[in-house]
Amino acid sequence: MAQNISVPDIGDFKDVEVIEVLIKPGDQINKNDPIITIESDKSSVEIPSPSAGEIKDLKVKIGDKVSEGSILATIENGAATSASNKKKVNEPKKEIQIQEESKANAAVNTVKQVKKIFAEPASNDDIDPVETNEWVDSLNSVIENDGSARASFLLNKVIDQAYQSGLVLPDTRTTPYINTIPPEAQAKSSGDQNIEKKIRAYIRWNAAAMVVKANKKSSELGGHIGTFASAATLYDVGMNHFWRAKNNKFGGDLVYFQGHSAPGMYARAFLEGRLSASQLDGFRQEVNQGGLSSYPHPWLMPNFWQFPTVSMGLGPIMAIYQARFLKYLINRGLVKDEGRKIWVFLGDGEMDEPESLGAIGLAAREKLDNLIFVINCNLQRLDGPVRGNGKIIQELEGSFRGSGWNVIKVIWGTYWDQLLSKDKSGLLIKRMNECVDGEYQAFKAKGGSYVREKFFGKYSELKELVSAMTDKDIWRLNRGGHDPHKVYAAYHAAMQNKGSPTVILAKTIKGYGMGKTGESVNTIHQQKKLDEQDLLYYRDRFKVPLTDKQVKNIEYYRPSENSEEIKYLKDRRLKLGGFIPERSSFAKQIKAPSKDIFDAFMKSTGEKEMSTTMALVRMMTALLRDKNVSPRLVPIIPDEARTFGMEGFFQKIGIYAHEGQKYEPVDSEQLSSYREDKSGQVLEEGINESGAMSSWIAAGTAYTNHDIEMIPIYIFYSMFGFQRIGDLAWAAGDSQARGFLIGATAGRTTLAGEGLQHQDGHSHLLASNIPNCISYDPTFAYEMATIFREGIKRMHEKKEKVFYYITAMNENYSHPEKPKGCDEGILKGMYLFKEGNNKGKTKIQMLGSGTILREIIAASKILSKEYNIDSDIWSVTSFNELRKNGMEVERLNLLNPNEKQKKTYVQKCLDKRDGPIIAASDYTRAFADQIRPYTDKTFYSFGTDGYGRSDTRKNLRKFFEVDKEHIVAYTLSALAKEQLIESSAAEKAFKKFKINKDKEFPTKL
Ligand SMILES: Cc1ncc(C[n+]2csc(CCOP(=O)(O)OP(=O)(O)O)c2C)c(N)n1
Ligand SMILES: [Mg+2]
Repeated sequence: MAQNISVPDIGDFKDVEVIEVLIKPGDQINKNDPIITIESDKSSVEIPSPSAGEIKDLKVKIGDKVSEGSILATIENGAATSASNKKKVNEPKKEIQIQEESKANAAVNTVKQVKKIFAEPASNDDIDPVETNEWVDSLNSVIENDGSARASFLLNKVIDQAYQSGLVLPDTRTTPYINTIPPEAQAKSSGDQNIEKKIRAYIRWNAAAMVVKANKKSSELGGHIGTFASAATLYDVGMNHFWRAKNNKFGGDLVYFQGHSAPGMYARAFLEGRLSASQLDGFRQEVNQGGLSSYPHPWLMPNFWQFPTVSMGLGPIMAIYQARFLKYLINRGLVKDEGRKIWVFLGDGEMDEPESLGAIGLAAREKLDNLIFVINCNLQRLDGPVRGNGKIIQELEGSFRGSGWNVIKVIWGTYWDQLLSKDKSGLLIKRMNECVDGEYQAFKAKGGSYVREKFFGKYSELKELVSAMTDKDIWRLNRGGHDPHKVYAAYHAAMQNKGSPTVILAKTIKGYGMGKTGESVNTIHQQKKLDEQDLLYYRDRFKVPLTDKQVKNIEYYRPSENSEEIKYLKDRRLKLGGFIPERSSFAKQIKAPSKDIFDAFMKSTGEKEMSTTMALVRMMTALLRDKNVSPRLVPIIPDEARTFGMEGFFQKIGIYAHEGQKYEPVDSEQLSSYREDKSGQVLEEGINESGAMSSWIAAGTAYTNHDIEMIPIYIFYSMFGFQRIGDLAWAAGDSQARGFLIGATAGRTTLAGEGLQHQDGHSHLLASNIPNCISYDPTFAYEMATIFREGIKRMHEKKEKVFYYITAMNENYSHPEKPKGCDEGILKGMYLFKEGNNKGKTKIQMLGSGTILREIIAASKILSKEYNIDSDIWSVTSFNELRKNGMEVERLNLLNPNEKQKKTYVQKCLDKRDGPIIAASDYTRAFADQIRPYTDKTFYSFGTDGYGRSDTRKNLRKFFEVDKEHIVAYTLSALAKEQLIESSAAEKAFKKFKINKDKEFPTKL
C-alpha cells in the first residue's frame, strides 16, 4: 500500500520553496535517497526518503512552497509516513561498576574523618624527617610489592582525600627537573653506537662546512650552524631507528624538520648519496639550477622537502592538523590505519609563537597518539636565553601536561645517572630545580671549574659528591638531548604511547661542540663564519678524518661507498623503507564532474533571488551526488555554517567527530540536526581560522602526504581569511596545496550591518600576491559554476600546482542566463556582458566586478535612458588574472622589441571599443587599478577605499561612492573631461543625486 512522504521538522521555516525534484513516479529509491531540495532565503536542504520503495505519486513541483507536514510524494513498500530524521544516537554506555561495592564502602568507612579546614600552601621545610621517611618508605614498598599502577592509585586517593579535607593541593603541573624515564626503564638501542657516532660527526662537519663555504663565497650567503649542532643527535636517532619512509608497502611517517636545521638534512642526504658535493656547494644559491634552498621549501625542492616550517609557529599548528587529518582519513575509511606517526621538530624559542601552543588542546582532545613533538630545548633563541629567569622545559611541561599530553623530559645524559643515584638526600635534584636557565646557559659557556663552583659549590654535600671528579669530568656531564641512549629511550616510549600526543622536551646546548666561539654563547644563532682555528677545533672535537689542509680548504667528508659507516647508514634507511625527506605523489586524479551537474546554474533564476554564497552551497550539494567527487570533498567551516546556509550538510554528510556522537543533539527531531559522526565529512573547526586553514593545507596536500587526492573547500568570512592567516596561505602556496578557499560575505558593502572589522575590501589584493593562487570575484551563479568546475579540472584532474580563492557574497538578487560564448572570458577575467546599441551620442566602457557589477548595470541603464549615453558592460571576474596576463605580455613585448607587439587580453577586449573606461568593484581602487597599464584608454576607477562601518547596504555604497548614482555622475564628469559631453550635465547630476562635494575622501573618515 502506498504511503505518504511528508516534510519533516524543518525548524522555524514555513512556505519554503521547492527548488529541485530529484525523483519521478516509477523510480525505485533507497532509504535516505534525496527526493527534493527545498530552499529558504538562508539555506537549501535536501529531504531524504524515510524508506526504500517505489515512488507512486509526486505531489510537488519546482516552485511550490512547502512547510512541515506538506505531502511530497507517495511511496509503495515504504513504511514511514514522514521523512522524520530520527536516528539512533549511541547511548552513553553505562559504566559498569566492577568494584565490589560493599568492600569498597567498608574500606571508605574505616577512614577517620578529620575536621575540614582551609589550609595554607605547602611548607618547604621538613619539620619531621623521620615521619617523612616513613611515608616515602611506604610508597617505595608499594611500588616494589604491588607495582607503579597501584602506587599511583594510592597517591591519587590520598590527594582526593586531601582535597575533600580542604588542603591546598600539591602543584602537579610540573615534575622534578630530571628525566621522565628512569635509567632502569630505558629501552636500549640495538644500534652500533660507535658507527653511529662517526656518522653523526661527519654529518655535523658537512653541515657546518656547507654554511661556512657559502659564506666564504659571499657574505650575503651562509646559514645556521648552531641550531643543527644542538639537534644532531635528535635527528640521527630518528633517522637510524624510528622514521619509516613511504614505499609501496607503507604510507610513511611524516617528519616536520625545524626550518633552520636544514643544513643537517642536506649533509645526511650527501652521505646517503642523494645530494652531490656540488649541490652542497650551491646551498642558498638557488637561482641557477641545482642549488639547495635555505630552508624546507617544497616549491623550490619539490622532490625533497614536504613541509615548509621556517616561519616559526606554523610547523606546530600545521602538524597537529596533519595528524588530525590522517585520523580523519582513517575514520572515513579512505586510508588504512598503519600506525604512521607525525614527528615535529621545534625550537624552544619558537614555542613563544601563539600558533605553537594554540592547538595543543585540540591535539589532546582528539587523542592524537600519532603525533610526536620534539622540542629542542637549547635554552636559547636568536638574541639570548628563551627564559633566562625561569625554566623553559618546566614551563612547557606545565602547558603540555595541563592540556593532556604525554610529556617526556630528556634533561640529563647518562653520566648524571650515577650522581643522581648517589643523591640520597635529594639535594642534587633540589639544586637542579632551583637553577634557572640563564645559569644553565652560563654553565655550558664557561667550563668545568665554573660548574663545580657555581652549581655543585652551592651546597657542601654536592661539592663533596663531585670531589673525585676532574673539571674535565664535570664538563663531560652531558645533557640528555646529546645522549643517543636517552634520546632512543624517549623515542621508543613515545612510539608506545596510546591515547594522547607526546611531547619530548630535550635539553641541549646551542652550538654544541663549537668550542669557545660557539657553545652556549648568545651570538651563536647567527654565526655562519668559522675561522681556521675554529674549524680545526671542530674537526678534532668530533674526530673527523680530514687533514689540516683539507680542513683549511673546507672539504666535505664522505667515506668510501664500501666503508662501514656508509653501509650502515644505507642499511638502516633500507630497513626503514627508504630515504627521508622525500616528496612524491601516487594519487589518482579525480575526474572533473560532467557539465550537466552545473547546468542548473547556467539558466536564469527568473524572479528568484539568491546570493552567490547560496549558489555555491547548491553546487556543493550537487557535487555530493557525483560519485567520483563526493567522497573527496572536505567542507571546512570555522563555526559559520549557519551564516553561509550550509547547515544542511550536518545531517547529509555529518560532522567529523572521532568519538562519534555520545549525546542526543538538542535539535535531533529536525532535518538539519547537528549530527556528529566518526565518519563525518565536514570539518567543523570552531572559531579557529588558523586551525581551519591548517586543516585545509593538510587536505590540500593529501595527494602527496597520503597519496589520495582530496578537494578541500574552506569557507570563511573573507575578512578573516588572508588578512588573518596570511602566513599560512603563503605556506599553503609553498606546499602546493590544491583546493578552494571561499571568501564569503565578501566586499566592503555587501555585509552591511557588521561594520569595520568585518567588511572586506582588500582580500583579493592579498590573494593576488601569492603566485600560485588564482582568484575570482564572480557576480552571477553561472560565473561561479564555470569557475568552480574549471578549478576542479585544473587542480584535481590535471594536477596543476595552483589553488583557488573565490569570493562569494551574501546579497540576494536574481541571476540572468549565461550569455553565449563567455566561458573563456569568465576564466580569463573579463567578458562582454551586454553590448550597447551604439545609438547614443557617445559611448563608455563600463567594467564591474562582484556585487558592484549590478550597480554598473543599473548606472548604464540611467545613462542610456536619461543622458542618451551608450555603454558596453563588462563583467570582470578577476582583475588579478587580467593583471597576470598584462604583466606577462608586457614583458614579452619588451624582450622582443623587433617583433610585432602582442596585445594583452585587456587590450584585445577594449582597444577597438569606443569611449573611456569606468571600472568599479567592492574592493579598494588598487584592485581595479591593476589593469590600468594594460590598456591605452583613459581609465577611471572606483572602489571602497577606507574603513568599513555599519549601515544599510545602500548608504554604504553611497558613502564609498560606488552606488549607481555616483557612478552615473562620475561617468558624466569623466566624459566631460574627455570633451565628449558638456560638463554641465555632470554638474546637474551631482545636484540631482545630492552628492556632497565637501565630503572628505572616505579613507579620511
Ligand atoms: C615568524 C618568525 N619570526 C622570526 C623568525 C626568525 N628566526 C629564525 S630562527 C629564530 C630563533 C629560533 O630560536 P629557537 O626556536 O629556540 O630555535 P633554535 O635555533 O634555538 O633551535 C628566529 C627569531 C622566523 N623564522 N619566523
Ligand atoms: Mg632554541
